[in-house]
Amino acid sequence: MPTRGFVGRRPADSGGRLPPGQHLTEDFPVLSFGPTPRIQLDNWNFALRLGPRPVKTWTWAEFNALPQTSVIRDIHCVTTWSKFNTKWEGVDIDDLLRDAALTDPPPFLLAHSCDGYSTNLATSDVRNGKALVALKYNDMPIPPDHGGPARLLVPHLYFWKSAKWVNAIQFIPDNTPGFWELRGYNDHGDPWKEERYQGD
Ligand SMILES: Nc1nc2c(c(=O)[nH]1)N[C@H]1C(S)=C(S)[C@@H](COP(=O)(O)O)O[C@H]1N2
Ligand SMILES: [Mo]
Repeated sequence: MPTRGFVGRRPADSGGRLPPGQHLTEDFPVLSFGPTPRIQLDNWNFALRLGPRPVKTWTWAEFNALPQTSVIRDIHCVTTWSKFNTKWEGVDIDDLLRDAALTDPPPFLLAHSCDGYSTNLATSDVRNGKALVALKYNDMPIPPDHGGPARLLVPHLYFWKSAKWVNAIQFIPDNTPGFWELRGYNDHGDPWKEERYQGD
């Protein structure tokens, strides 16, 4: 048997997978601005909107009947922890757009959550396989503290862009800051460019 300290040791440079200013964590910290909401699946729905106008709404059963995509990705929190090889499954935003017959969405969006959280993204940052509305983590329903029943997953950007308890995506013509972006965090949030705060 190898000794405990030896198991899971990684090369010091983490194979170039650790963005600047980040350190690796093995656990999975919970970061929420408020309490974890209690969500009933019978009342749950997900809406795609064009500005104020609803384009399509899915119930929990309808959303689960959409094509499901599985990914393994590294995630990076602006508080400097990164976690490698996290496994998620859910609906790719490309498939969501296809199901809503929205071929040419406006260039920006706000993801909205049922705790009042929101975050802004460029539409190009969620297309072509870059983002999911995740329903599973490690082959199990996402634990409530981590955003279950459904959370956005945009792993190439800092993790505050991955809105937990997400229930709507609203496409908009202009960039409009969300919850943390209004409080000083960067509109884009690329960890490889250390886009942590407005002005970075
Ligand atoms: N709805 C909602 N989503 C949220 C947050 C939140 O407070 N509410 N916190 C964000 C922040 S700052 C981070 S770092 C990640 C943390 O996700 P985790 O708790 O699963 O690690 O969720 C993001 N999504
Ligand atoms: Mo965060």
